[in-house]
Amino acid sequence: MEQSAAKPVRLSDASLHLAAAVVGRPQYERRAVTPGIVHFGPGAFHRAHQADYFDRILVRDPRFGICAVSLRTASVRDALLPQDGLYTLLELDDSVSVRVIGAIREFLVAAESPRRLSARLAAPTTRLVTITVTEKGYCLDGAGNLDLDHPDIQHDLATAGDPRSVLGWIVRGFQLRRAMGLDPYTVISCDNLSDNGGKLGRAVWEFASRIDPPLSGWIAEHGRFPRTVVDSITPATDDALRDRVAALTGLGDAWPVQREQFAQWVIEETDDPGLPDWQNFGVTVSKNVREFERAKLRMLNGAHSALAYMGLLLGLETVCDAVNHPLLRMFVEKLLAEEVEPSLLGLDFGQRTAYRHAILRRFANTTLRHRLEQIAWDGTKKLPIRIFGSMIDALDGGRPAARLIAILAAWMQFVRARANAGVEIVDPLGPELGERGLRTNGDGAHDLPLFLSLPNLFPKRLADDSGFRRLLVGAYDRMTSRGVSCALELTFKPMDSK
Ligand code: CS2
Repeated sequence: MEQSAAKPVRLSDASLHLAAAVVGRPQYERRAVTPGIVHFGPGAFHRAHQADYFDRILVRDPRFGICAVSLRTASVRDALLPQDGLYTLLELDDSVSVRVIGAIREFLVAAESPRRLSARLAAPTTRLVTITVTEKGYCLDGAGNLDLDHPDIQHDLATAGDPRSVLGWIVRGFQLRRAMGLDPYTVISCDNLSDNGGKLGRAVWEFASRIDPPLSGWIAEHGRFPRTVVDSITPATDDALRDRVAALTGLGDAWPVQREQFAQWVIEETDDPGLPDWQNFGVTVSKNVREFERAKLRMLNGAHSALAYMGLLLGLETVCDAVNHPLLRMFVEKLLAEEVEPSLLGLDFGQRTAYRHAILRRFANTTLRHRLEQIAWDGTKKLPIRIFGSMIDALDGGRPAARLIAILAAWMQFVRARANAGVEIVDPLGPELGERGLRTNGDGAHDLPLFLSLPNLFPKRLADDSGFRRLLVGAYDRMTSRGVSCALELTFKPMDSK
């Protein structure tokens, strides 16, 4: 009988010494670390990006360990608690680096342990609350304000019970700290939103003002919500990665993470004296985060969404496949150079060109299987952040926007195709998209109103613009009648862009 391959020893504090010599290890005494950070949303991106920075900061300052909080699901806790919070980070690029990260020292599931979470938020040792809950986790409406119709917000405002939203927990922690005479923690958004810190701060203040007006005044005076930019391409974990990590390290890891070698974290300068000296560990502290943010969200993330919807419609699977597709490659290069970069007034021509080339080089990373499917999720939250701003700037400036509009048409075709195939559309408006997708018939004049009437999606500036609607109907109809490839070819020809 064939011997099944012996399962490797599971990664833990006790087994870490068994890891292969090539494996990097925490260079600090883990038992001396205090969880000075409460982080909401310990998904792959947090563990590959922020936790990696803090794993290096802990060598100098043991106050910045992480208490990782999931609002409802216990999967990360259940996977990593048996590993003493340890997990493997694989950096895949021209070279491969493998390190075990030890920065997470505690796991909580808010719905299971509200008291422990309240105590952690109120602890004098807690200095930071950081969040990676993706665009939909902020409970904001289409204008970026607190969505008072969101079921979690309605619950949290209506009951004195335990919050369901991350905003509710941030305010709960502020309430406890103010009552105890403690300073507030600084709250850091680590998600791809424009003005992420500003939107988060305004939503927290609005939430607090509805349940405890004096608290909202205290937050306005003492709260800090720095704006940030986070960047590192981090494909979701799969069994192939687990197998690769086991082969590289000799240890079993239930939930390793992978990312490209490139990582960037820009954090707005604040007057909080209690922050780590993270600028000595690769973090850029800046008074002007806005230009970093616009470039990243509009260029990198805008190009990602273009490749995702068009690549999937062409039957491609990964970002690397898509950026190596000749038509898509040319489309993205012209999209960025002619329709996105002109709106980045804070960067000169050389900087924009260099950034574009760097992005395309990163996308072509053959060692990362970054699935287009993952990027296609949550389009109703991502597209407004990634392409609407560029589109409105182009239309207001009388500049071409045909390629930007083609991305939107491709997303509509993606929704239509998924609905007709009976495949779930992963999106906060998934059910609505599925239902409307089934009512489409491929004719833009008929189908566009189905999308324009989606809640919290199209701003009036676009929805009321007959020129925009005409261009979008035209791009959509060309995709219906001639497929994505033909539509892509057309965006290279001079065309009516008014
Ligand atoms: C991607 C981002 O999944 C997506 O929507 O566009 O996660 C992207 O990989 C990161 O923003 C890169 O920093």
